[in-house]
Parts: sequence; structure tokens; C-alpha cells
Amino acid sequence: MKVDIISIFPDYFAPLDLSLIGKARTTGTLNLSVHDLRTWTHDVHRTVDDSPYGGGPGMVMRPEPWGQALDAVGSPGATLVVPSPVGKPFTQAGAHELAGLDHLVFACGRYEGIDQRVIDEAADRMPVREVSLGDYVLFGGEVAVIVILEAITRLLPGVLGNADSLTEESHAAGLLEAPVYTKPVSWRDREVPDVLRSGDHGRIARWRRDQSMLRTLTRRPDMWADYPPENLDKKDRKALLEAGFQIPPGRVAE
Ligand code: JEK
Repeated sequence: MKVDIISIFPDYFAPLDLSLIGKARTTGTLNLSVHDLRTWTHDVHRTVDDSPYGGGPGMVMRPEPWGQALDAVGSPGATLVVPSPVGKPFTQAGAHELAGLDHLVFACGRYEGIDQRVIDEAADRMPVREVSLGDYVLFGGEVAVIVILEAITRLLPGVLGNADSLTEESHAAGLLEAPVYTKPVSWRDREVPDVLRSGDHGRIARWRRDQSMLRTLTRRPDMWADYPPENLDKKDRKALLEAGFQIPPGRVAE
């Protein structure tokens, strides 16, 4: 996959030399280039921003450098990804979609964002996705691009060592995962749950399923509300009742 990142802070992307993203780059799985937006300025001050039409606080990124930058790094098959506090939520499904594309261009805004005409004009020529990481406000798109790129890169063929880890993820989809433990069996007077050392794979699966349901119910009521009732069987219902949760009629398949 080819990836181009355009930013006024190219140094933000130094961590992309490290760890599994760095490895994906050296092996050729990920062909990543970072570009300084100021390359496409022509005044002595290398200006990229100006005051907003209509008034208001802060500055807005001027369209001309962005237009030239996108002309220079774009390709016929490229998709433009623009992190924005008003974008559509970036999800694991979105990561899978982007991971299937050949060329991604990331546009990192700063200040109050990029002149909207840049996004609108690009959308006449290529697919454009304005995405948000969540409902909080960052200084700019750089950190969001690192997050998005990390989510995508681990889905690229050959990046994850354990070929099973991705298939297991899709099975678990819809519920949070159970807690995990490793050695030592006792640490600071805290023990690994006996069931995980029992060797009884049926009991272990049951315990993990119960933990998943209880975690989801208490931490992510939004996910629990979306979980298909037909995916909950009689044993699931029993476990939830024993844990003290009232399940509204129809929430659980009989
Ligand atoms: C890209 C610039 C900073 C800060 C104006 C917006 C309501 C008014 C832009 N999940 C995410 N949060 N933030 C971003 C993100 C932030 C960015 C840019 C992404 C480019 N900024 C900025 C304030 C405002 N406010 C919120 C009040 C606009 C992001 C992602 N992805």
C-alpha cells in the first residue's frame, strides 16, 4: 500500500520508523512518504494560514498550498483521508475498508482546519473521507493520522505474525474481550483466576464469555444495545442473571 502524509509538522511522524509500522515499511508492505506542506508555498514566510471569512477565533489553512500538494502527491487511484473534529467516526470497519485500497493520501490540518474548498474540490476528482477519532478536540490531524495508519497497517497481509489473531478478532466482534493474564501465577497477593489454569477448555470458554458480556454491559452499554439478542443463548442468560443483571424480555433468545 502506498501512503502519503501532508503536514506542516513532518517531524510528528518520526515514530512511524519504529516497531511494526517501521518493519512494514522496510519489508515493502507499506510505502510511506511524509511531505511538508510548506514545500508548496511560494512567499518568503511560507504562509499556510489566514484569518477566517465571517470572523471568529483562530486561523484557517489557505487552499493554494493544499491544492498544489494534492496535485503533486495524488494518483488516479488515490483516496484522500482528512481527519477532522466534524468527520464521520473512524471505526474498525473503516480501517478494513482503507486497508483494501492501493493509495491513501492523508491531509493533516492545523489551526481551525482547512479551507472547505480544498476538500470539496478534491471530492470532484477522488474519493474523500473526513473522519474523526472521537468526541474530543485535538490540536491537529497528525496524531489522528498515526492512529488511523496503525489501525490500517496491522490489517495488511503479512504484518501480524500470528495469522490467527485477526480471525479471532472477527469472532469476538460485538463484545469487549475478557481480561488476560500471564506468569507469575501470584503477584502482589493477586492470583490468576484458577479457571484459566484448569486446562478445562469448556470452562475457560464459558468464563471468558461471561467476562465479555459483563464488561460490555457495564462499560459499553452502547455496544450491548447493538449486540444481536439471537447471539445470546440460554447459558449466557443464566450467567447474566446470576451476576445480578435483569435482562428485559426479548433481549435474550430463548
Ligand atoms: C484535525 C485542526 C484543531 C480545533 C474548532 C471544533 C467544536 C470548535 C479544529 N477527534 C478529533 N478531535 N479533533 C480532531 C482534529 C482537530 C483538528 C484538525 C482533526 C485540524 N484541528 C481544531 C478546534 C476546532 N472546534 C470542535 C468546537 C477545529 C480530531 C480528529 N480526527
